Amino acid sequence: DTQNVTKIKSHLVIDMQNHHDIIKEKLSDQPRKVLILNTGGTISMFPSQTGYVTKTGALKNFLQNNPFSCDMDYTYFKATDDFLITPITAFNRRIWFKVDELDKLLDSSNITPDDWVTIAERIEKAYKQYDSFIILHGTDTMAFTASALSFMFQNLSKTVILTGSQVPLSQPRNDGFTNFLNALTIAGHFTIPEVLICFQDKLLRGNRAQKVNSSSLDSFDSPKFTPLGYFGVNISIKWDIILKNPNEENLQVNKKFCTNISLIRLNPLLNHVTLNEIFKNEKLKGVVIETYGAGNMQTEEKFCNEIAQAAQKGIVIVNISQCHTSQVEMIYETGIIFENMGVISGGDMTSQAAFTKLGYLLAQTDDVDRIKDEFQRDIRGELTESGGTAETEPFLMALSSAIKQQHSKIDLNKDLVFPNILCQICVQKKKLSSMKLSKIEINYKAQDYDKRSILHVAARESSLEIAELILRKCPQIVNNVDRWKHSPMYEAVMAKNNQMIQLLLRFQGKLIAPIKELTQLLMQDIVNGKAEMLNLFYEAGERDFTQYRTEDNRTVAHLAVSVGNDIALQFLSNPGVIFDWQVQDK
Ligand code: ASN
Repeated sequence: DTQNVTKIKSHLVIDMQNHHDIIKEKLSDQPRKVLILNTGGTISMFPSQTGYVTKTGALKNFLQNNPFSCDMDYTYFKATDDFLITPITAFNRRIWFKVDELDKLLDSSNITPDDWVTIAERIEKAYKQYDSFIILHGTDTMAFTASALSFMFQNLSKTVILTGSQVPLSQPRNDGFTNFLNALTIAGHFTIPEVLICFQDKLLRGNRAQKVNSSSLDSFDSPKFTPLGYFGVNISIKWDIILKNPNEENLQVNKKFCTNISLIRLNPLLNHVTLNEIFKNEKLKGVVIETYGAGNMQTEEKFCNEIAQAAQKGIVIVNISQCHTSQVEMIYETGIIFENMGVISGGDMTSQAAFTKLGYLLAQTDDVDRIKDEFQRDIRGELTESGGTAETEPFLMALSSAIKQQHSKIDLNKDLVFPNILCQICVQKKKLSSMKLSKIEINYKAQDYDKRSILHVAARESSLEIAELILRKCPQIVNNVDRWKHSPMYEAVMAKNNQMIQLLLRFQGKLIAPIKELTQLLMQDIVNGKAEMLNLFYEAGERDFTQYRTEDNRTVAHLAVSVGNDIALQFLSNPGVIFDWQVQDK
């Protein structure tokens, strides 16, 4: 019944768009075709007197003669054009696959960008005839190749999977065959428009993966991003995080890489002299710095100068964390200083992704600002963009240019819209690239009807990024007070945020509020047995604690003694604190 079939088909196609499912293939009787490209690696190696070596032609032989990968009879009668055909799979299908090989099989330690181009070209050439692609690859540099290919393939709409093994297929006990069959099962049934790594029981996004173990069979992981799927008794795929390829544009293959990139891994022995040697290289265009923890570097002056000068020269310097599972976040002074010098954040990118992305972007253009901008954007699922950046920025840019068309006396953009939007961003704890914002003209002095500035809000909401942007653009507002005579520093103290206090202090921020209120704050804390407020006031630059007295002329020490608050008394005895112990109460 043709009408019914059409109905079912359209229903299934909708389902398929949601889940990239196998239904389309079942309906069309076309077999699904997979190209296997063998590049070498342990999976296709054989023992020799000089250790494991690759052997051309052996892979096809192996797969052809293994009943689990190739149904010989069926292949003999049905296959055309050198295809091999699998037995019927658990999904009730047969997969057609063809084995292709690089002219020279490689131990992947020898891989170069030229090989990436060769691999990409083979796939590009076969792109229309095949549904999916499997690249057999050595494990040592598999994560690099997967990342590189992910950037090379623009508008990818087919599945590309890299796999390999720790023990060669030529050995009776090996992990290669399971890895191969897992990859073939994905490639033969599902459309996942990404470059993937399939290893042991995990399906990983290629540009998030890393080799984490050289002796275990479970040697790949994506420590900063959840696996896209698992191979257990069943195969489970997290469809909701698979990249979508909404635009039906044709595949575009970018084949150029800049190789003038260097890696600097921070360590306490690295000093400005060595840095200078590295940056002397005239050809250097990009540097990946593997920093400490959340993106921190040593702040010694000469060390900083070397980096600042290199960034000024136009070398793109990228900050990624040495930590396995952390990401670069500009929260410490030791990180923020470098951001101000023009060092850009690699967020939670792996170093493999950072290197290949930088190499790819540097080869596209000489426009350093564009490279920096693109680098900090998620272009192939390699980076988790910090909250809101992706949606908010284009909106702000569009709004800005729309309002610019209106000619009114007050500049709506500058005076009303953007100050308010910045406050909202602080409240919602979103992050924006300060580079983008600094291009918009904003009246940072703007105040609301309570005379509160954006800096008051940023300080109260602990929005370090925005507070820093405002302070850099308009340092003179640092001690402006609102309707209640509160300075931004007062807000930072109330938010109990030490980093904000330090930031304001760097810009000469002062703790300003009616003395009665400040006294009340301190006294309340002391009654509660704490000295937190005393400490915060001290951090905020306050030294003289004699001035805080009740109407009965009782000092903080009077109160501390009467409630038995020893830590407050200890604080007041601190040599850095100014306190007159002779004051008498009423
Ligand atoms: N050295 C090998 C390679 O990367 C390691 C492996 O594949 N397990 O080619």
